[in-house]
This record gives sequence, C-alpha cells and structure tokens, in this order.
Amino acid sequence: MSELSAPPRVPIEELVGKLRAFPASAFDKTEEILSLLAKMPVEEVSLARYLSWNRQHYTRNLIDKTDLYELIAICWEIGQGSSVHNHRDQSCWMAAPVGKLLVENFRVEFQDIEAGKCRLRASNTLELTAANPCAVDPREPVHRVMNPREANQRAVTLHVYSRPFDTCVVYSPEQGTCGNVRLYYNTVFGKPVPSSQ
Ligand code: 2CO
Ligand code: FE2
Repeated sequence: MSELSAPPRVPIEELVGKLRAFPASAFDKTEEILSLLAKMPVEEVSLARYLSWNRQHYTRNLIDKTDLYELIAICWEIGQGSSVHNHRDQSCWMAAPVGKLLVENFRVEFQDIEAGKCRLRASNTLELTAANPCAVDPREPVHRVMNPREANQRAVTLHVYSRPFDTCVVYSPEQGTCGNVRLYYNTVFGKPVPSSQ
C-alpha cells in the first residue's frame, strides 16, 4: 500500500476500544484482528506512556488485558531480536507503528519439549511495517522477530495475544534444543515493574 492510500493513524485508545468490542470468536481465527490492525495503524505519540527501553533486551509493556486477549507494546533497540519461540496454541498478531522489522518463520520437523530436543528448518521471512501487520500462522507458529541493524532505527511493535499467556517455548535451531520460559512485563499500564528493571 503506498503512503498516499495508507489509512489515517489512530490513537492507541481507539484500537483498544475496537479490540474490546470483539466477540470471543474473533480471536479464534486470524482474519478479523489482522484486518483491524491494517485498517487502524496506531499513532506513535499515543504510545509514549507505554514505551521503555533497555540496551540488553527488548522490553514488553502491557497496554491492555482482558480474559480474551492482551495487548503489549514491544520496544526494540537497533539490532535487537527475540529468541526463536512459539505461542503454544495461542493466536498472535503483530503491527509495527514504528520501524521495519523481520518476522522469520520456522518449520518444526521434530520436537520433544519434555526432553528439550527439536529440529527446526527456516521457512519464510516477512516484513513487519505499519502498512503490513502480520498474524502468526497457527500451522507454523514458531518464529522470531528482528529489528535488523541495517534498518538503523528503534522500533515499536504492538502484539495481540489470545488468550493472555505468560510462558512460551524457546528454541535453539542451531543446537536442536528447546524449553519453556516465563515471560515478564517491563511496564504495566505505563508503570515500571520494579523486578524487571
Ligand atoms: N513473542 C515475543 C514476546 O511476547 C515477542 S517476539 O514476537 O512474537 O516476548
Ligand atoms: Fe512471538
């Protein structure tokens, strides 16, 4: 989509209002939420209170949480990326109000989470930008997100997870290992979480 035909940016509160109005069924498939994110790119300035930065690791900042979903903003310094991970049986959508990131997807050829062993193969790579939100493919849910050094700018992404979750499986494709990890927030509703700093 060209800049000329890009939809107008909306404040984050407007996106939250729409997400809260969706019935549970909207979170069970990818289309509705993905098209909402494409129609309503978020204004950077409205995210200011939710942003926090850390040179060691990307930060996770909770914006909204209900029984059905959570919405977080992730702040990526130049060159930061996530581990390779899955979202269990969750649905997951991502939008990038700021920056140009890469989502690299992986195919699981084998995994035994109890034994901590896996074999993954890289599949496709997508670009995540304001004009191009992404939904995690439930048939191929293992991925990583990168804010590439070449982009040479900080990035802010919005993630919708349904249902809310606080663990995921992290993989090392090189070593063929995997295991559960806990996920933490750096800020909650705009306030720092002391234990995460
Ligand atoms: N899923 C990761 C997290 O919530 C961010 S990378 O994008 O999926 O920490
Ligand atoms: Fe993810």
